[in-house]
Amino acid sequence: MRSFFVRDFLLTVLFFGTHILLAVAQPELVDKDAIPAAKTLYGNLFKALDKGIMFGHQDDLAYGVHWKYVPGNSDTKLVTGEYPGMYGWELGHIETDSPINLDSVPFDKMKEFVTQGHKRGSLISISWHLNNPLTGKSAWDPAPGTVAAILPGGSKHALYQIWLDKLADFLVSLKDEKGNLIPVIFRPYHEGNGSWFWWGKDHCTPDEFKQLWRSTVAYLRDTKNLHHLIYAFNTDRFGNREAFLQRYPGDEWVDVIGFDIYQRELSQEKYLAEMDRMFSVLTDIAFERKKVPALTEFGGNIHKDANWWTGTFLKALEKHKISYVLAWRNAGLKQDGSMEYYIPFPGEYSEADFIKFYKHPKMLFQHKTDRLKLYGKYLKQ
Ligand code: BMA
Repeated sequence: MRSFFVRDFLLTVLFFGTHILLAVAQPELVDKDAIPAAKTLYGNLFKALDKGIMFGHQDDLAYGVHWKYVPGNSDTKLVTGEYPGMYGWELGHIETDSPINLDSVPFDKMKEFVTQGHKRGSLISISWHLNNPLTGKSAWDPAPGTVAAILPGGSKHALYQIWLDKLADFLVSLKDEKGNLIPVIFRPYHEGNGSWFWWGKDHCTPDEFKQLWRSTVAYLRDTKNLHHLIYAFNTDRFGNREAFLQRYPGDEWVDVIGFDIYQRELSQEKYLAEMDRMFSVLTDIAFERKKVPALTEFGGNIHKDANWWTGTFLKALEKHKISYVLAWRNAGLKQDGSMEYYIPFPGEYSEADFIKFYKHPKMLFQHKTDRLKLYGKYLKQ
């Protein structure tokens, strides 16, 4: 009898002990009812931090500097022979019932690209430069009072909910070939510490911004019942920890944290110093609060510096644990006559150095990302 008690006691300790350990080890998503695939992906993103940095590219499969909608094409692949390890897509204009987004990518094609990227085991992140709901103009129209107008009780709240319904319809259509939902990182209201978007710093208070974020997440999760989203909050370049956290909606509302940076006028020295400082702040916050740290958008001066990838960018990344880096789009020649691209294409100035960067053990393009099995069972520690 006595030995029975001892055995039961030991089994109980073993049982609860394992569960307590798991509870401690497994980071929690904003959405406690997230589909298992999203929970698995999120857990794996933490474990993958020890394996390297996924390389991402916005609109990679849709167009490059010298091509548009060529099946299977990708500037990343044209240069390195491999696709990226993550993909960024953009939903601006989904709210207007337009069949194409603000950068002319047809939403139907985007769905196919998301399915293809997911099938290759890569990560998917989605941003939303939604129009200004108060004026109907673009995301860059900073009409005063827009955020206040779409919060509950505001004159455009009902319209904003209709926009969220349209967004939700699209997000819920992202499925793999078997019809299962594809978990995606959703990154709305980015760069809110700048003032170029209507949700930016000079156009709403920190409290209004947080309310906007929380009510948007709550609507998608609790009213629309979307359970495949991982929520990313990111600033632009920021001064210090307080500045980063000024509009942070709270730990229970955010899964991934990051910042966006375009080198532009920054010298190499200044850029490296800035990156080191911001990555240190970002990763400290991420590890304290159990969030995934990422470089949510970047663009370097690759047209001026042939060795930018290994001579500057890799140096900035080497010391830090970052989940992924997302290069912005290779738009090519735009209607206003300007050229926009952030990764090389065949013949581009920094092409050879990008190949070296791609070969670096820390950088995860398609094959190394696929080997992580992000959507499969939890990676072994
Ligand atoms: C900007 C530029 C624009 C684009 C916008 C949204 O950085 O690339 O051309 O419309 O992002 O994708």
